[in-house]
Amino acid sequence: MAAGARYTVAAVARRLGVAPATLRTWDRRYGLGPTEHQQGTRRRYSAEDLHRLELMRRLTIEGVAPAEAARVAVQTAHVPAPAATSVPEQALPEQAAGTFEVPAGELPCADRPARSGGRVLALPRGTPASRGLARAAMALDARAVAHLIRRSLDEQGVVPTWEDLLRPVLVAAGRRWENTGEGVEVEHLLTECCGAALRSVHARLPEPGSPRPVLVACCENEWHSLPTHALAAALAEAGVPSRLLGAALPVPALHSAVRRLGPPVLFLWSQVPATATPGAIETLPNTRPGTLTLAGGPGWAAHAPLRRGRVVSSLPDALSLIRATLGA
Ligand code: B12
Repeated sequence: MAAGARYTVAAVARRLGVAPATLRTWDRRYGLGPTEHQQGTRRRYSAEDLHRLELMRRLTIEGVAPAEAARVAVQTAHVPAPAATSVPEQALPEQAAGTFEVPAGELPCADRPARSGGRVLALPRGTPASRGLARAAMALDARAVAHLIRRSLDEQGVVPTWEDLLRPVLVAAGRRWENTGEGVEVEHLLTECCGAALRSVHARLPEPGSPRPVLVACCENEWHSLPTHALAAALAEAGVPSRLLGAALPVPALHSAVRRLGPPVLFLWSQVPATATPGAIETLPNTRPGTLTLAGGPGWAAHAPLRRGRVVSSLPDALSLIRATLGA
């Protein structure tokens, strides 16, 4: 978008990945509208207006409350829009400080059609960070989503990132789909970004030369695989090697992997009841030394307690049971 040019509400909304109604609200509530509104003409934003709005959007994605973000954005009025804008650190509240740069012309959602309304994920007990992640996900801003997840993994570690950031946003996205039938694209974007970030933790930490890694897999027909990535990343962070066999592992393949690897622990994820089959565990081959089987996920709820193996209730629960079993 060139300096001197004028943009419609629809064009700016597309560019920012927000609904046109959101722009009107920002204008009404915070005075973040077109600064040179000519009588009798349609509302047009200047490059400088756009720069302020981009700052507003980046700050809210960083978790700054909208009123505070607007105050900062309004204060930056009359600053010429730079080619690549970074948020001035002194302008940020403490929790939002840090590097966060989005080149002005490269917002991934720039060419996507904006849809009116419903661009908010409900996070009743959300933190600034989870609200920011939800905003970025709803705007389909993969770059910001990836940045926020990576930063949390680096600063907080895997378990707090899963429990306090990723899980609340995933649950909210799922609830929105349940209520409206919308937002599968948001779930896919979150899945891509969460999976990539968690996999990079799993890959980054050197694997000690243990011949018996923990085996982590999803039940047959189970395509919800993110929790297995979270577990593998958390294990890697704790120095525990694992083999991750991903989504929808057929039962014969699971049995073959157990036979071949003889894992000290097998973790089997089931998100939905239809995929939890205790028979797959009961018919596992015997290994020497033995394999402890842990079943995780809401799908197993109806089958607890298991005849063979234990049902775990959370990521920290799974992690501490595995570490205790390995004496790690
Ligand atoms: C991302 C997602 C997808 C992605 C999955 C991509 C992937 N590779 O994982 C895609 C888009 C593919 C998908 C598809 C579908 N999905 Co889906 N999906 C989700 C979503 C948003 C997150 C899934 C997730 O990672 N959950 C993990 C955490 C966030 O969920 P949780 O249940 O709170 O988990 C806690 C406990 O399980 C516990 N826990 C216990 N033990 C352990 C052990 C470990 C190690 C961990 C980490 C945690 C843990 O702690 C967890 C929190 O940490 C959920 C929403 C939700 N609430 O889960 C819907 C959800 C699971 N999906 C749902 C549905 C219906 C579907 C589809 C059938 C939709 C459709 N019509 O196509 C398909 C089915 C696909 C299939 N055949 O398996 C429903 C399931 C309803 C039900 N109970 O049966 C949900 C709940 C959405 C909803 N609110 O209705 N989905």
